[in-house]
Amino acid sequence: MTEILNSLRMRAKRSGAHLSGAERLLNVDELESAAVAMINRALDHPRGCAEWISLKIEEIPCEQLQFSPLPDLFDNRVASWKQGRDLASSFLLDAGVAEVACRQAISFLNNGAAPNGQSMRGAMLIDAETGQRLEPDQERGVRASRMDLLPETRLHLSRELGKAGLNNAHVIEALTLAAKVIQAPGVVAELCWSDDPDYLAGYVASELGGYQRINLMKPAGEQRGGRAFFIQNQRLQLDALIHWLEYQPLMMNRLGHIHKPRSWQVD
Ligand code: WAQ
Ligand code: MG
Repeated sequence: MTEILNSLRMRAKRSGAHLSGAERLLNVDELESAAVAMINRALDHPRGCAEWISLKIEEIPCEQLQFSPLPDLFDNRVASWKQGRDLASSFLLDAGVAEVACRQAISFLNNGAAPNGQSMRGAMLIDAETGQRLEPDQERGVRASRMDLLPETRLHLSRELGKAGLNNAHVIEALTLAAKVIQAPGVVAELCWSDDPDYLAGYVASELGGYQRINLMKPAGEQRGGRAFFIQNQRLQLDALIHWLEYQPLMMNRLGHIHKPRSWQVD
């Protein structure tokens, strides 16, 4: 890629609270249409129309750009959101997260992880051993940013997700975000479910386990969602991790394998 890249970031608020955010890495000639799409997304959000929108465009120094493949996607089907959360816990344990940390993270997301009981703007950072929260600002959290798919990788991904019945913006964005998060220095795994009242899916992602999509992670109509990045706290430079998540430009240039659906029996 020889052209100059730009980071385009949007965030929107409603009633003083975070409503929507998005981030892309784009050539100059792609900026206009992507910016318009972001504005429309904020104005047409399932939780209401944005009252405040901020768009930021910043040039990325080319020499900083790194490339990476996407993780494998596993399509887990459960019968209830409770079963979904149990399955998520088992994936987190497999990834090396302690049980207490799983329980804490699920409880924070369930109750609204921001101090006012709503969703946070970014992610919690959770000590994978103790469950302690480590993000400096519990309302803002930490936002993973400056990541995207190469245009041809995006096309290829849409095509392959289409075959699996999963071609939607939530999946594409979440897979791209998770690809960056699970490579961050000191991150063990990620847990996420959506804050959109009508989008009930979520996932656990880790370097070894890949992107474990779970179709049900919360009850219909629930507005609270969010993300937890589980981290190995010993000798970790928290500032360096946050800086990497926010600033290191990372472009995904290859698909992982998209696995066939797996249905989990109710015990
Ligand atoms: N960095 C950190 N945290 C973020 C970011 C980011 N860039 N973007 C969103 N969050 C946090 C924030 O707290 C949101 O409230 C929360 O995540 C949920 O964001 O396979 O739609 O955009 O079908 O609602 C996952 C399943 C969907 C996708 C996730 O997230 C699939 C989703 P949303
Ligand atoms: Mg959302």
